Amino acid sequence: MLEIHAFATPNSVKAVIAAEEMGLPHSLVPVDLRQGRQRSDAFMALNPNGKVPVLIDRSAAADADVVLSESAAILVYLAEKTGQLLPTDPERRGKVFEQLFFHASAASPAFLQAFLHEMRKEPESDARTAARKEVARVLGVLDGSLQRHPYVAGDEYTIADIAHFGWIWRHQSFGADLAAFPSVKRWHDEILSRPAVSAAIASTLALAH
Ligand SMILES: N[C@@H](CCC(=O)N[C@@H](CS)C(=O)NCC(=O)O)C(=O)O
Repeated sequence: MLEIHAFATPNSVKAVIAAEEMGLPHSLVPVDLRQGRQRSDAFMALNPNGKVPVLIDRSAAADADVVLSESAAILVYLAEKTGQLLPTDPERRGKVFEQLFFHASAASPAFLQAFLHEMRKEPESDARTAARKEVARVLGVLDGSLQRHPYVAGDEYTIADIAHFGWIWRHQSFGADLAAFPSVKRWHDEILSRPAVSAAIASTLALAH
């Protein structure tokens, strides 16, 4: 049984989507970010970086649980555990890692910065304009990839799609309009319609109720 320590957030939903897609039994443990629970001693013992999600796999070994943070690392762990959503041949696998690293180093930080500007409801500023431009640049890069093939890393749905989708599903929260990125919109709508994805979104959002 897997435990996913999470809240109703873009990075959390990625781990839940992966567990749903892979048919892995899991329970969600809420970490209420509104109350600062990510900084509690108990949570910091799981992830000294103080951020959700954290995965605990109690079935991995008889004597030691696997405890993992960083959503991309969790996606890779679950894919390797199940042999799903991560190709094994070097070229296709490399393309998945290319997208995972692009997500973690460029897309996720860009979306987070723009989200923080939106949250603070700041007046227009150079920083806010720059954050919006970076979001548009990143979405433009993704749109180009998605014009060339159906999924972000090629012809098949992989954990790289789950990584990007986790944030892009919340595009309104960081002020993006997918109408300007038709291939991202086509891909987003297809992934949103997957039953595993709707189930994961529902259970992740319920953490904030
Ligand atoms: N690189 C991390 C980022 C995790 C992250 O930023 N989580 C946010 C929620 S989406 C969080 O826990 N924020 C609470 C805080 O920063 O105090 C990942 O991909 O898992």
